[in-house]
Amino acid sequence: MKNRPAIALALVAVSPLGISASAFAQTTVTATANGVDVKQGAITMRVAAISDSILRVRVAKGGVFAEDASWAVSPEARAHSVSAKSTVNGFSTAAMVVAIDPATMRLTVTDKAGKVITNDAIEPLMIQGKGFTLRKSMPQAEHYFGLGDKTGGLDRRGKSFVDWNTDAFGFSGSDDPIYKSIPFFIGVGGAGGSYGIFLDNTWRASFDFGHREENILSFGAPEGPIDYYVIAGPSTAEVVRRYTDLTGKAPLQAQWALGYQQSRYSYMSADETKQVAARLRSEKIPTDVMWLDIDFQDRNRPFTVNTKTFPDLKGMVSDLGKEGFKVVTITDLHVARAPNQGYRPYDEGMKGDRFVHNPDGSVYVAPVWPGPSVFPDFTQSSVRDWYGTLFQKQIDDGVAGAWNDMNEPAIFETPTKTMPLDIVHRIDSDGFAPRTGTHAELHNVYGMQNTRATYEGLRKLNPDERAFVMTRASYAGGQRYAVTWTGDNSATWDHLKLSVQQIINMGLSGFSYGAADVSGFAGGPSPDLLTRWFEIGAFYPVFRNHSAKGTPRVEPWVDGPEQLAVRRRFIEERYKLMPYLYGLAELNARSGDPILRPVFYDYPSAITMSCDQSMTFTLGKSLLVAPPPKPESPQAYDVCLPAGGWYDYWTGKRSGVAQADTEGQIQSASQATGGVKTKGDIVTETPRLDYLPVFVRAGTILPRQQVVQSTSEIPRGPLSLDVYPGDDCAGDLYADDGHSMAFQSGAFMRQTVRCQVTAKGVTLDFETPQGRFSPWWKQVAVTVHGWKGTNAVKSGDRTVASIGDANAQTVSFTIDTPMTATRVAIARR
Ligand code: NBV
Repeated sequence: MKNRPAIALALVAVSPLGISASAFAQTTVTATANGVDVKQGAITMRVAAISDSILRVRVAKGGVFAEDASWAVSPEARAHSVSAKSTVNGFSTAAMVVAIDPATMRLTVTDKAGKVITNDAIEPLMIQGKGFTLRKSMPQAEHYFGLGDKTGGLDRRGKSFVDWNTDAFGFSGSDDPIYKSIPFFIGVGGAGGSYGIFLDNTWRASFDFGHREENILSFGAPEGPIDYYVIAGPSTAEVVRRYTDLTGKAPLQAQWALGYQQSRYSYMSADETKQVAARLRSEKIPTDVMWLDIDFQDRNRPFTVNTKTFPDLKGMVSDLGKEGFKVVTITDLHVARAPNQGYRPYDEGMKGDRFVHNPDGSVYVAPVWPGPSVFPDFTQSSVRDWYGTLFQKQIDDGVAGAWNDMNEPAIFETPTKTMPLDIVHRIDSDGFAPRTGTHAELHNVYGMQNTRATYEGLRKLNPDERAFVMTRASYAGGQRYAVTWTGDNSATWDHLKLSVQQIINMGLSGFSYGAADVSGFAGGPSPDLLTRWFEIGAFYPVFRNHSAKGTPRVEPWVDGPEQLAVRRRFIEERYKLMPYLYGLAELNARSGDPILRPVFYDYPSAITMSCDQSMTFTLGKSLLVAPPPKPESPQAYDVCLPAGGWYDYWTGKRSGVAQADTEGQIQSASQATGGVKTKGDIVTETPRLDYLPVFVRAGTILPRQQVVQSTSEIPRGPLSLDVYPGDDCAGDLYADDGHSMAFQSGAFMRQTVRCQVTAKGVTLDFETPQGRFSPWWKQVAVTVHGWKGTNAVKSGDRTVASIGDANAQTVSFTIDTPMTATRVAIARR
């Protein structure tokens, strides 16, 4: 091992009763109600089961634990506890066995069958002055994901990363650190299944996945608490759900946040904004949001408006609102140092001593967009509350959401691009005793606390509406306050690819609403790159076109009608999928399941599949989107479809090997292969610019709607339900008013629909809807795919007219939305 000037924990022998025998240091192990305390000299390691599948590990240096506080984990989650059963060298819960090796002090966590979930390496804890490094072993088969929007590809194995929120304009595919610090990763593919590790430390933490030392996974920080969580799966989904139990779920966004969003740095005037909006409508490009970047403000001062170029913001917002557009405006966190000018944020902030200080107690002033600026001390609860009130005018003007940019925080004219490390913050919440803290400690949570102030302010000012905030910087748990995007990417094919990988890893890190600027902020895309980016962006959780000042325009129409037609078709497809997408958002709010996922999230065997899956993702469990892994190349490529059977989304027909038999029987995937599940199919795709391969899992019931020009429009006709028979066949229909908080008190509708392949055909079971909301659809138009032969449909005892299409292999019919449990039987006559 290279250069490790550190004290390793001594090797000890521990008896179960806490009497220790050690070669050179005394170790005691004491059982606690929910785990053990292991003490050796001045060091105590406390391992506590906060649930059957989550351990919290804290280490006290010098005999004293750091205060039990966290920006990420709520007090309730931290206080959670399950009783542990003492064992010879540790304890067990209903799901895990925790052992501390008496000879080496290494912590091993196994499942109940003895399969290793995670275990420490030799010399598991290195203390280096105020810093520490934790070391764990790294099985060959394991791959690592998470850590937020870091670059470096999908898999973190073999790489190392630093957590330090950084304004990274024009970042490359290997730059690190960039905007966010989410010190949480997931190990996938090991013996005991997937597990997560969350290091709750806000300092400049680092993570090394076998880069420095082969097969050693290490992480640590230069200061701050040794406080981490081990989250058992065994599935990746269970890990993510549990991680979001700890750090919070992203709240359900308004439906318009899932629509197409048009931005530019900057639309310079109300006229320009309205012209772009009008063109979007005249070109029939469905759009929900227009964004205003910094130039809408007076001299770049947050909470102001340039009244020369935007003479009537309220009027503009109202006019756009009539056309179905929402307006989101940028609010950077810095405050212009503008004394005696009637600038409320500065005057009130100074009066209340609400800005961060230099070590000598003076207010810290540094240049950003408005020139010399001061910086709210967001780590103080009273400052957050005050800051939230500043959004009153925007709410009065009808602005629908806030964009918190530059909140790493970015500072101009300094090589570090941020505040000096000795800037003084004051903290007083989240379990922290009132005290000061340096920027070195609080840098990585500063942006998150900026979004918290914004989010909570918007919620208070407009309590009946959901609050939309988008942020560039954040920390673990920041998903409770804001959606996020990957910052200043570039208009290159590499960045298109990177965007998918970043959004996947953000989703696994709790940030389910990920976005990347379509089609790259810096530079200018070729027409083909822009089109491809629209196609793929149409499946991002948040879909926003944005570009930098001085770059070519990238609105959908810029390259002429042919390219526009393709781009429009994909935007429209997103709107067709809105009922499914919105259902995923709602599921995410309850479960933490990301909207956009890696294939292995729902199909664990995908982790070892042979195809290049660096660009493949799923949208929910049901849709698999497979862009070319080399997006710039015309070369054919293979798509590995997980076992169970898939349909082609565009044609509705079975993909891969034909799995319907010759007599026209629809079969479940397992029936089709004689009861043995296939290993999955490989489909070869040849890239075409106007086409993106999308597959639907056999067993899906997919809700869709007619195209609308914005989510404020009520879709025409019935809800369409496409049934793709297969195993575990079900779908959820979800609706609410799309924007208010009323869903939390029962104003929603959720209806589960199941399907079953029978000897005669297919049955469809609608369960009684839950909730008291009446959705926009009164009827459902069902299409059953993979159908061959004649058809007869009955809903309860009533015969329903149906149409078979031998060519498309479908049978279709429409029924009134069942309001009580109803069985629909689709059979061959
Ligand atoms: O506010 C201007 C830009 C914004 O358009 C972009 O999305 C942010 O990431 N902002 C950065 C400021 C700096 C741009 C060079």
